[in-house]
Amino acid sequence: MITLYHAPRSRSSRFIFLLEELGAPYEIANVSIRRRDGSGALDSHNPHPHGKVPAIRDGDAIVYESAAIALYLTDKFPAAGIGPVVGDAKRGAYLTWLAYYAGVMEPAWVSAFMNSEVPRGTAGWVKTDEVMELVNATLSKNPYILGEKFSAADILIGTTFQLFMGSPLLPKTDLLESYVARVVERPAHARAQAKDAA
Ligand SMILES: N[C@@H](CCC(=O)N[C@@H](CS)C(=O)NCC(=O)O)C(=O)O
Repeated sequence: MITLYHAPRSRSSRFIFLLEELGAPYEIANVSIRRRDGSGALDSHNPHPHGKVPAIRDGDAIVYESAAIALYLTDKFPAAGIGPVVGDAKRGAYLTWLAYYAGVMEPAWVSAFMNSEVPRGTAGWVKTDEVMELVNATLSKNPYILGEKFSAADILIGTTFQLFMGSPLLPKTDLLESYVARVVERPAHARAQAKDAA
């Protein structure tokens, strides 16, 4: 049984989506987190070292960081076929996009949000324009980030775009809108939404 440490409408929400896709046995442990508006508090029941979500517990293993959790879960529950396993031709692309999500995409948008320059040659990430060039080029060839097939990388990337699309930081385009629609129209997403705030 996997325990997902979760706070409603946060980065942990998409792991309900992932666990639903995987058909994995799981339970949700709601914890409070410190929110941007000053509400919320550190929760002593949360095993995350910084009091953030998501985190999962699987027996004695505690896993945190969204990309690591996605990889851990898709490796543990390969039958759903949404995380290319070792030996699969798409494994390299899968690892690349999970790491790119955490190491380039998230910092790129935080830089943009803070209106801060991305120092070329120093920062390990790039500006959102460069990220979107790659994303658009990728999605103009295929419906999903790894190609023809939906994967857990789409859960991270698609739900993030859903959240920010239409904001000055992520202008709407037909390509992005149809990508997000493909991701969030999945039945597992609807089930996850129902459980998110329950
Ligand atoms: N790098 C982490 C980020 C996790 C994160 O910042 N989560 C937010 C919720 S969306 C949080 O828990 N914030 C509370 C805090 O920063 O203390 C991941 O991708 O899992």
